[in-house]
Amino acid sequence: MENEIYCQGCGALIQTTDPEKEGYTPKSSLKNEDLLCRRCFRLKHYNETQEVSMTDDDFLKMVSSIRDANGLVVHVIDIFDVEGTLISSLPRIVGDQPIILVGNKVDLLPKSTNSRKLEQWLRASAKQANIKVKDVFLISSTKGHGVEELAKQIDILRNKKDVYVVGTTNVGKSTFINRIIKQSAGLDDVITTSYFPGTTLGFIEIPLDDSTFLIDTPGIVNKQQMVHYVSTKDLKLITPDKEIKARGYQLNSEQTLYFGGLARLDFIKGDKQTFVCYFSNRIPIHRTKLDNADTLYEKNIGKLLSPPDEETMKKLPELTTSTFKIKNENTDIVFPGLGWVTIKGGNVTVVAHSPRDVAVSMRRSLV
Ligand SMILES: Nc1nc2c(ncn2[C@@H]2O[C@H](COP(=O)(O)OP(=O)(O)OP(=O)(O)O)[C@@H](O)[C@H]2O)c(=O)[nH]1
Ligand SMILES: [Mg+2]
Repeated sequence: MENEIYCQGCGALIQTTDPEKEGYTPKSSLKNEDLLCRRCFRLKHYNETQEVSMTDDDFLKMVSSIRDANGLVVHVIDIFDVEGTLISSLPRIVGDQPIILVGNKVDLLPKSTNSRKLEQWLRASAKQANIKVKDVFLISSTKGHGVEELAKQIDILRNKKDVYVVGTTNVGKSTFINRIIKQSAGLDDVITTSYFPGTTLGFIEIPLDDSTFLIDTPGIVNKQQMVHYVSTKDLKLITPDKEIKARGYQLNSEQTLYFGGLARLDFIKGDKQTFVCYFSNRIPIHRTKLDNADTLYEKNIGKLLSPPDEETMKKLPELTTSTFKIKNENTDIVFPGLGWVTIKGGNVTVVAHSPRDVAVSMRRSLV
């Protein structure tokens, strides 16, 4: 009998019989020391992904096995998509183990962001979702910002036990662990990461000492995330790849902003003022009269108003509206997974349009 071996890149069980299934490796590669399955090899070298047979439910079941463990849970979320990546059912999934909440990808925020406000907002969001957290950190896994402090706190709170890194897909769990491995052992890109959702397929154990591990887990799938409704090409466009630049628009009431054709904000009532937009620099923003907005959409969706591209249009739910009556100055209207708009003045009514299931929300401005 062969011993069971797992891919060090994605955690899938290695097999040599079915090239279409996860974990496939040609027999000839089995003797390699750092064994990677063919899917990981292709992701790493060609940025190509391969379908897997595992379902959303398989991943959820796998991660839910943590409930019976005894360790520390590091819940990583994407600060660009707090609504979509904060797992409100986390206490059910991981039981009553201590939780650290980690807001990842801070490198993408404009420099003017107030980290204290952001941290407060994350704490409030966790509280609202009934998730008790021991601590909150803001980090950038790609740039390393905040990772050392977090690693120190993890080492204290883990109390010589295992550490589980848990979150929805694509928040940067594996990138975070790679950063820790780099800082402690000097090795680069040990675990496979990619901008495709669903990269990690099984638990990946990185030894912390003789008996405990730092454990990467597959992402939990939340259908309220924008990532599930856009094509690979559009995913690249909507995901910021560097610090986002604020784009300001002086608007009168009865004007509309389109963010590509993926979302829209109507300024219904209020004094003339600035709307400051924070989206991936590659999402074009169009201003139009509210009167013309529907016609513009019908005629230009996928063309002037893009993304969406053709593939995205096939799976994108229709836009639905939410109305916000804003009293206070400096309020953000948040389009989860896309960005947000800061409205400077108070006493404003706006209507936000977003794909059904990707609910728009409001918060105090972070800038
Ligand atoms: N800008 C930025 N991008 C990041 C950061 N961390 C991760 N990413 C990017 O986010 C994408 C997903 O990263 P992964 O580490 O594969 O995410 P994951 O949570 O392990 O995803 P699954 O394994 O699919 O659950 C990749 O394109 C990463 O480069 C960060 O701190 N800043
Ligand atoms: Mg991963």
